[in-house]
Amino acid sequence: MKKLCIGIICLLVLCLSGCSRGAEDPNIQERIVLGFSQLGSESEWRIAASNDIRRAAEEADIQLIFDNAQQQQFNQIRAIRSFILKGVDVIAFSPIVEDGWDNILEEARVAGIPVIVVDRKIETAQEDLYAAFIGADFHGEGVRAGEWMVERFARAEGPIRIAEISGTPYSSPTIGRYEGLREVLRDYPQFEIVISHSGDFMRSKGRESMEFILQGTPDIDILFSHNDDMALGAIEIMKERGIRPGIDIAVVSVDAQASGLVALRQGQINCLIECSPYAGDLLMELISNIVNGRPFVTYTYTETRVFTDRDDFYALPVQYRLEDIIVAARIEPHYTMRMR
Ligand code: GZL
Repeated sequence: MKKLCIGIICLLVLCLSGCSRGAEDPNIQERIVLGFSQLGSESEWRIAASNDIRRAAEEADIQLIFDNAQQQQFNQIRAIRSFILKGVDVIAFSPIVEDGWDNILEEARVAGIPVIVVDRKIETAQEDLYAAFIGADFHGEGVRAGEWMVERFARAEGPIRIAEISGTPYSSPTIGRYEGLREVLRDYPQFEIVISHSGDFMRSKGRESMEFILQGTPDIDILFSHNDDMALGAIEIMKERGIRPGIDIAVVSVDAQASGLVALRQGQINCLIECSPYAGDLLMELISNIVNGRPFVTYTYTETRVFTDRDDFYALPVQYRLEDIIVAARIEPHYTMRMR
């Protein structure tokens, strides 16, 4: 019995000494442990974002526990709870939708684990439930899409009929892009948004949405897609129906990932609003500052640029590996926009 008591006391001492970070030698910087909940792998953008998180964590020597929620909020909540139980140093996540996070974030707060919201935003009355946000200005992306339409169709007579393929319902990019577009167009009554259909940010559902749109809504002048994947799915349907994307129907999309840039070069997309997935380095720097008690920026917005079919293709950002895109893109003569 005595030996058992001594064994338990030794085990307890070992555990306690192991729990406090670097208690033995303050000069030994133990690796920061980050628990990251990714919402899924629905698009080219999401794959690029996940790859960038992995790359940046490795380069920053931060131990990454990565979970893919397969587009299910309850999987994200379950992953965050597992990170809390594991006692990670920081939790970061891309919330699939805006609402429903208060309880799990309260659990993280009680556990003393800082949380960083990445990419998409959350809606909460308690702003202290998370330490910082890194992501894009989705409303501004919708505004830029509307501004391009107004500029490109300045000489066209109305009605100019717009179809919209929107992203995941109740997600902040869908809400922002939807509202931003309408904020611009409300001052231009010649533009009519005649139909809006959700494609959930997925190429396959972009096809389905475009089929639905063409069945019930003839004479579309502009397609506004909340991301490239859905735009490319819609373009497939247009071509199957003998419609020339970028000519018969102008196409505006958000993300500006490699496949979207190829379609831009081919004249099948006329305007791309950039939404950068490359937040990995920003996130790791933020994590290091938070864990080490240094000052940090609470809201960081990634930049948004606009690329159009009239740009100099070789001026596009180099990180999209121009040589790959040029090889992938059959360099076709630019179409002139059909102006009515
Ligand atoms: C935007 C991001 C969106 C992309 C889509 O920050 O959340 O989700 O625009 C992705 O491609 O699926």
